[in-house]
Parts: sequence; structure tokens; C-alpha cells
Amino acid sequence: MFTSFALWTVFCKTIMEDVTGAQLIAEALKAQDVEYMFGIVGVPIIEVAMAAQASGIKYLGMRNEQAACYAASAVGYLTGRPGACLVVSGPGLIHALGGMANANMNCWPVIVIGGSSDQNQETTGAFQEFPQVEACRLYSKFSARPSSLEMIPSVVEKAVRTSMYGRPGAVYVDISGDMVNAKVNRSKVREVLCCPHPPVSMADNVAITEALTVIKGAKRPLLIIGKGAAHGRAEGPLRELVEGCGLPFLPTPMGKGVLPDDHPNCVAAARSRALQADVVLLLGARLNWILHFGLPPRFDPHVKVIQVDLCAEEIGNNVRPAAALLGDIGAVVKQLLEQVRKDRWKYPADTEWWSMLKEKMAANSKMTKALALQVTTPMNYYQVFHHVAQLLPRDCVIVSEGANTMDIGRTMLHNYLPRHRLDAGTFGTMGVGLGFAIAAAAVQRGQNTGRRVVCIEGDSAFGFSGMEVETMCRYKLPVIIIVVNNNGIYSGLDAETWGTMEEMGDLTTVAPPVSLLPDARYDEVMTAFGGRGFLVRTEAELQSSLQLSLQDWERPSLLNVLIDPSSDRKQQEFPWLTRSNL
Ligand SMILES: Cc1ncc(C[n+]2csc(CCOP(=O)(O)OP(=O)(O)O)c2C)c(N)n1
Ligand SMILES: *[C@@H]1O[C@H](CO)[C@@H](O)[C@H](O)[C@H]1NC(C)=O
Ligand SMILES: [Mg+2]
Repeated sequence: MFTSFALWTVFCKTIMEDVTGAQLIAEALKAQDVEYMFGIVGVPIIEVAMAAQASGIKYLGMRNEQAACYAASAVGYLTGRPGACLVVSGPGLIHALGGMANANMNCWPVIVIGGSSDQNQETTGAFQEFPQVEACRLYSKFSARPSSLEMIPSVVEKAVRTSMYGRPGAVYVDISGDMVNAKVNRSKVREVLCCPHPPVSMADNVAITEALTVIKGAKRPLLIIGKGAAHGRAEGPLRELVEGCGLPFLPTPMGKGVLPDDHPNCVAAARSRALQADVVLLLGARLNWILHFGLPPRFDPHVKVIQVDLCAEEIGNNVRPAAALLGDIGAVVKQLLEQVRKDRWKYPADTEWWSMLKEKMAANSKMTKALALQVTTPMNYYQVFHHVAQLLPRDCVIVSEGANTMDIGRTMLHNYLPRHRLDAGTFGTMGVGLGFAIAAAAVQRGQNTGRRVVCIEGDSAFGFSGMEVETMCRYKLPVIIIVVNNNGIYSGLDAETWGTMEEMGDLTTVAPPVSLLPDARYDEVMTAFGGRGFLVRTEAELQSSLQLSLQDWERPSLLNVLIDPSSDRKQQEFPWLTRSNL
């Protein structure tokens, strides 16, 4: 009796009381199932962060808005609902633009909430005044300021919905300083329900029939699995299609793990060869620079592409498809499956194409193994990744960025689960790693998965958001950062050669632009905040420090792995097209 009376009182109070703009924003985000907010507070949005916490949203204070926005977008990719990024006016918002652009390029949902100067000071040179709604247009799918407090819940709902529906991306909601603390009677604010997951669309049946005719006529078929398939959670039907039809598949960098990298049909180890397919079933991947635009010499000039994409505007980019299947990846794959099951069609296992692919894979892995099994100090990239790969748990989330570090790591570190690889992505952005790792660690902890987040960084890549190690220490996120340290961007100088530079003249005129300080102690950045830091020079040190880090669930670790600054990768087949300067 008493309990229900107490609840009744609370209920009356909540509908009668006045609410602030800050509360409305926070409650609207919560109502839209936004679980995480990353940001940096200041005037005018401190109250928004506090209201978010009061509404039950987890707030993570970051050290730069760029990293905050990277983190919020990674939550969007990992959970399917956007994370929120909260920023102050002017420079705070400008810092977040990098994260919005990256999210838009990757097609990941994220909602940015920006405070702005008071409306009655617009055009007067107000503190941090900037045309924020206009500025965000180029970096988002939707950018608006609610016209009144009453409109906040519906504008937030529209923003969240827009970030998820169609091709996902970044959205921006502006809130002026005066709106943050202004009040309105709650009874005047219309309640807006949580927007459901995007409705599922399916391909035209005629196009499905066309696609099947092309697939069945293929001599050298290949499935390419992109991160659109990962985002669309298409792993179940995709596995059935690959296994049921006996087709070889190649994942794009973040398509890795949709099907496990050690699946017998995965031909990633013969990538160049596989791209010579005569029929490509393109699933949630774009024919952009990562896939060499679908053009020769990397692709067969007569390749028939069956393009499966959620986004109509993507169809036909660079290559006109032989069949265009517009729709949700999982749903379209199910449509294809239904047809191939009817005819019991299967690509034979004893074709020339399969033997060619298998031969090439064996040769490539032999070459990689030889590099990995060298025992030299300083180590090379292959040695480092070989030992890391042996110790990483199968279910860990791998975050990776750098040039050589990311490229070589991508081939040597396997993913076994979908959405467990986060990297520089479509936009090739350096500096994303620590924000992504923080987001992934928060999500894993929130879902109680017991899964580890391992962040493998080039020394240059690490520097972009290095101060976020403090964030990891503050929230006790047990991320393991491995800095593969070659003293520079792509390559560097050893300490001795660097020493001679100073004798050659002013360092700003003689030091190679790729150089970074030799043997920099990135491990001490981590120990400065109470995390574990390790300086690693040998294979034994690498193994023991990684094992110790994996046992510690209380705090983050950083392994500063000093490698040969001139260590490079194996010869590529098309060196003039290998954009290692990604
Ligand atoms: C935001 C941004 N700035 C600059 C670049 C250019 N860039 C490409 S890779 C890279 C860093 C590569 O060095 P490192 O992370 O140390 O990896 P390594 O190749 O040395 O292993 C840079 C600066 C970029 N991709 N993104
Ligand atoms: C809000 O509006 C309701 C309904 O009109 C009214 O009963 C209540 O007193 C108002 N609350 C305040 C704080 O003005
Ligand atoms: Mg480097």
C-alpha cells in the first residue's frame, strides 16, 4: 500500500514539475535507448552530462572531443544504437567534426550534442560563437537545433532514427546555452517513444533470379564480405550461404570476423589472386580504394559484380553491377539461400580456381611464417604479431591502427567473431584507436561478456590520442595497448643514427619527416596514471608482459614494443598500387 502511494507521489511530481532543457535532452536520449555518452564538459553543457547520469546514461569524460566522438561512433557500430558525444560550443564542436566525418565514412550511427552560445547573443561575438548547425551539415546526415524546449524529444528521436535508418551515419543536435537551463512545465512536453530498429527491406525477385544465373555461371566466384554485413548482423545467413554453396570468401578489413578468419573457405591469405574472380558477390562492401575500385589490374576487366547493398546511391559506383540487390544484407542473403536450396546448387570443390587459391594461400603463409619465425633482436613486425596472435584470446576485440602496424597486423591477427575488429577504416583515420578501445571496453563491461579489448597501435598512431590512457586508468578499463614502436611513421631511425642528425644541422631541416623520437617511453605514459607499463625488446619479454596484462582485469596495460626501425613488410605483387600510406 505504502509503496504504491510513494510511487503515485513520485508520478504526480514528475508530471507537474518544471523540467530544464538539459533534463529533456538527457531523458530524450535515454528514451531512445542511448546507453553511453562520451564528452568533455564546460559551459554550457555541464548540466547535460549530469542530467544524463541522473537519467541512467553512462557518461565517460574524455580528453579530446575527437576521441570522444570516435568512441561514441564505435558504440553505434558495436551495439546497433548510436552512442552520444557531448561537446561544448565552438572549438569543442570543431574537434568532434573529425569523429563525425569518420563515422559518416564508415556508416556508423552516432549522435553529437553540442552546446552553443545563447540565442540572444548570436552575431555579437559571443563566447565560442560558431555557426554549428551549418558546420555540421557536411559531416552528418542530419543537423538541427530544436526550435523550443517542447520540441527536444521529437528532434532527438528524429536524430537517433536518422543515424540508424538507411545508410547509418552521424547526426547533430544543437542546444543553445539559454535552452540548457530554461524550464518548461513537463505537461507541455509530448512524450516520444523509442524508435524501433530499422525496418528490413528485401531485394526484387527478378534481381535475385538474375543474380543466381550469374553465380551459377561463375568459373571463379568470390564472396566479398564488408563491414555493412557486420553492421547488418548478417553472419548467420552468410555462413549458411558460404557453407551451403561451397564458395570462397574474402573479408574487407572490418568485415573480418563476420565469418571466422580460420574458416576453410576464407581466402584472405590469397587476396590478390582471389580478386581475379570472374563473379564477385559483393555484400555490404563498397568498391572504393580499399577494394581498388573494382577495376583492373586488381580486378578482372570483365568481372561480373552482384552488388548487395542497403543504400541505393551506392549501387553502380565505379562498376556497373550485373545484378543489383537493394536491401538488408541478412534478408537478401536469405532470399538467395532460399533459391539455391531449391535447386541444391553448389560450387564444386575440385575446380581449378579452388586449387589455384589454395596453392597461393600455402605459398603466402609459408613466406609469412618464415618472417615470423626469425629470432632477431630488435624484432620485426612479423615476429611481434606471431607471438601476439598466439596469446590473444579468440573472443577478444582487436583495435588496430598505423600503416605497417595495421596492414601486417590485419593479415596476421585473426578475428573469429563479427564486429570484433575496429581500425582506421574507410577514411584511413589515425587517432581512432584509443577512443574505439575505450568504447569497446565499456560495452564489453556493460554486457558482462568477459571479453578483452586489445589495441595494437603504431607509435605515430598512438600519439594522436595518447592522453586517453588517463581515461582508461580513471574508469579502470582493462584495455591492453601494444605500441609497435619503430620510431616513426612507416619507418624510423635508430637512436645512434638519430644522434648523428644533430651534427648534420638544424634538426628541423635535416631530420626525416617520418621520424619520431627513438625509443620513446610510451610505457611510462601508462605508468604515470597507475596503469601497467612494459618496455619490451625481446620475444620472451613480449610473451611475459602480454600474459601478465591478460591476467589483470583491474587496470589497463601498455606494452611498448621496440622493433627494428627499418623492419618492413614482405614484397607486394602490385607495389605501385599498395597504398601503405593509408
Ligand atoms: C589523421 C591522419 N593524419 C595523418 C595520416 C597519415 N598517416 C598515415 S599512417 C600514419 C602513421 C603511421 O605510423 P605508425 O602509426 O607509427 O605505424 P607504422 O607504419 O610505423 O607501423 C600517418 C601519420 C592519417 N592517415 N590520418
Ligand atoms: C504544470 O502544469 C500542470 C497541468 O496544467 C499544473 O497542474 C501544474 O501546477 C504545473 N506545474 C508548475 C510547476 O507550474
Ligand atoms: Mg611507427
